[in-house]
Amino acid sequence: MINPEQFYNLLKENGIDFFTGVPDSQLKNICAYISDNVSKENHIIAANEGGAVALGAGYHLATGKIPLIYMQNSGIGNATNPLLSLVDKNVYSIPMLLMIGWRGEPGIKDEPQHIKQGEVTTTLLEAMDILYKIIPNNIDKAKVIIGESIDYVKKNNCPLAFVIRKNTFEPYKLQNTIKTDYEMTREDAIKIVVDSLNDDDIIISTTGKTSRELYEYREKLNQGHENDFLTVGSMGHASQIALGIALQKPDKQVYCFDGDGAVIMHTGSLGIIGAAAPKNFKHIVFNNGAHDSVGGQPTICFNIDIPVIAKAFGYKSVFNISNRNEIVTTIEKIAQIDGPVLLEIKINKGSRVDLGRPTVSPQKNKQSFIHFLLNQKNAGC
Ligand SMILES: Cc1ncc(C[n+]2csc(CCOP(=O)(O)OP(=O)(O)O)c2C)c(N)n1
Repeated sequence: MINPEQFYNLLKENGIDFFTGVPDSQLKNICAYISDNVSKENHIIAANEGGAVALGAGYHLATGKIPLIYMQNSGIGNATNPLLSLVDKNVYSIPMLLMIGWRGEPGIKDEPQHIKQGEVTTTLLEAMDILYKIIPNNIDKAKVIIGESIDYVKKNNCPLAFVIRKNTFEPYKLQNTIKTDYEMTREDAIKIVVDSLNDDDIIISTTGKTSRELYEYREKLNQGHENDFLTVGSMGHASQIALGIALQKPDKQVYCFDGDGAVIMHTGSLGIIGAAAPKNFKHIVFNNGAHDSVGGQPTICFNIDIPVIAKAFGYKSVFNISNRNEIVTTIEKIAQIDGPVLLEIKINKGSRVDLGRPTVSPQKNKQSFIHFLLNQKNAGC
C-alpha cells in the first residue's frame, strides 16, 4: 500500500498544489491527508464533480498550473460535460490530473450500484480520449508514473486520470474534523422519524448510510421494505425521484430522506420541487455537515441555511430542529400541512461500525415498492 503522505509529497514535488473534488470512500485516506495538510484556498470540496473540473480549469487559467481533481468513478457522469466541452483538446485544451476511485472494479466484490460503473470506468475514459494510469501499490513505481503523467499533461495540455484501486492507500485518519454536540446521530433521527410516520407513507432515501440505516431499522422492526425506495446510487437525485412519485400519487405522503452533501450536489432540484409544488412532498434533510458515508469530509452545510434556501426556492413551509423531542411534534405538523415542506435535522456525524447493507437487490426493492404504490399485494421483500 502507498502511504498518503508520500503520495502527496510526490505530487507536491511535481508542482501540484491545488486540489478539488467530491470525496470517495476508496480515496478516503488520501483525501483526509489532503484535507489536513493543504490550505483552505488550495483544497476545495466541490458541490459535484462537474463543478470540481470547472474549478480546476479556473485555477489553471489563473495560474498556468495543474490542478488535481478527485472523485469516485460514480462522479464521471457529473464530470463528463466539462471534461468534453471545456477541458477537451478540441475546446480549451486544459491540463489537469484526475484521481478516480475505482469502485466496482471487475473481479472485486462491490455493491450493485457500482458494478456497471466499475465495468465501464476505463472504457469511458478511453471514449473521452483521456489517458489513464492505474496507480500501482508501490510508491517507487507510483513515483515514475506521477512524473511521467505530469510531463504528459503539460506537454499535451489535456487531462490524464489516475485510477485508484481498492486498498491502494494506507489508512490515514482525518484530524481536522468538526466536532458537534447535537443530541442525535443520523440513525437516531431516522428511527424517530420512521416511528412517527403512517403505515402508508412512502420514503425515498438518499445514497450512502441513510438508506443502509433505514433498511436495517425496517429489518429490526420486522417490517417489509415496500414503503421505501432506497436510492443506493445516483447521489443527489433522491428528491427528484420523490418529486416524480409525489406528482403522480397525490393521495400518498411522500417523504424524501436526504443528506446535506446530496442536497448541495444538485441544489437546483429544490427550485424544481418548489415550482411543481406537490402538496404531499415532505423533504427531510439529515444535516451532519459532512459526507459521512465516505469518510466524514466536511460539506458547507453547517455554514448555510438549508431551510432558508428551500423557502426561497418556493417550499411552502420549512423547519429546523436538532432535538429528539421536537421530531415527533414536527412530523405530526408536517403531515397535516401542505407541501412542499422541508425539515432540516441537525445531527452529529458517525455511524455504527457494524452497519450492514441492504440484502434485498435493487430490482426486488423496486418491484415491492411499485406493488405497494399500486396497492397490490407485497411482492415479498
Ligand atoms: C456522483 C457521486 N459522487 C460521489 C459519490 C460518493 N458518495 C457516496 S455517499 C456520499 C456522501 C453523501 O453525503 P451526505 O449526502 O451528506 O450524506 P451522509 O453520508 O453525510 O449521511 C458520497 C460523496 C457518489 N455515490 N456519487
